[in-house]
Amino acid sequence: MASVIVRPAGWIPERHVTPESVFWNRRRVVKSLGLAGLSGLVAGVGVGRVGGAPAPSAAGPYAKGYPHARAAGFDPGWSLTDEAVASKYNNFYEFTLSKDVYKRVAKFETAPWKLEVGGLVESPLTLDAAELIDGMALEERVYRFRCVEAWAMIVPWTGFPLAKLVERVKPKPEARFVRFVTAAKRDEMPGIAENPEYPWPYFEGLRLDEALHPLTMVVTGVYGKPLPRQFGAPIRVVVPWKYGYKSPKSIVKIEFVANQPKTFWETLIPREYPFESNVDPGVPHPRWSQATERMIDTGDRVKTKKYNGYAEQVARLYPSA
Ligand SMILES: Nc1nc2c(c(=O)[nH]1)N[C@H]1C(S)=C(S)[C@@H](COP(=O)(O)O)O[C@H]1N2
Ligand SMILES: [Mo]
Repeated sequence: MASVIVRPAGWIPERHVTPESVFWNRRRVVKSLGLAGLSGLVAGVGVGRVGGAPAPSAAGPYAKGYPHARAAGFDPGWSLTDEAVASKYNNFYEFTLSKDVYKRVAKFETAPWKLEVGGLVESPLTLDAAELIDGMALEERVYRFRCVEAWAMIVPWTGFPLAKLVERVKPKPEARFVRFVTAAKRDEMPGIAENPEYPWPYFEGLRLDEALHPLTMVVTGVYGKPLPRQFGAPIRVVVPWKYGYKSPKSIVKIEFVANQPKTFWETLIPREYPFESNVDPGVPHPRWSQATERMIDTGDRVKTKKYNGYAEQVARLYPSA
């Protein structure tokens, strides 16, 4: 923490400053050259796909029942982001500040996985992630996902509404916020030791009404399989109308609290990453525009929508916005 405080105001990790389009185009060229070479050996396999085959899933105890049926109302007919690209373009700073998280996750053990749900609740829970997941009805939902760095993807997540878990633990009336704490397994996550100035573990938070909103999802799978490690196995949260950093990965603790909790990014740079952080094309990041976003597979530039396109469902939560 001390080293964070002495950084000049506005300090930011290098990757958040790198113009993503430049970074991506360089990767794409390298990858397609690699694929061209490979296709000469393995006749035709993967030709024309950017990024090659998707990384294998962390299956094990989480593999039951896949693929789960897509939920009615969550199949909007958008074309999905290419799985191979999305699996190799992740933010997960516990492993690396660059996007090739998938190369560094081999040692990450995601089973068994102890999860605690507690704080201001009537019925706290401590259980294994597999036990929780087995007890829930899973469904697939296609969501847009928008990172604050102005890239975006369209992903079929598998999971269940966070509200279902909240019901189980019964928050007390004083509980007004939910705090998420994620894993900090130093021996398995090389980015933690490499970046000691960050306030590990990664932590996030939501208002209770945001946590209870039917779009807020506990995610346990993606692309019809249990979550690969780089996506935040075995259990994460996805809040589709907020910037991506509000969707914590590899969660170990969910805590109900009375006061607005601090978050990882807010602790680092409060002016740039405030608690609410709803997607809004009209509010530029202090150092770049949020008016458009780049689809990570096609490179297409599309206009960013308020609440990431979910205004109809969520605007009621923010009457003064
Ligand atoms: N534990 C943890 N969760 C995290 C992050 C992280 O670094 N650590 N990065 C966040 C950010 S900035 C984004 S954009 C999304 C990326 O999710 P994805 O890699 O599944 O696309 O995860 C979020 N959740
Ligand atoms: Mo992000």
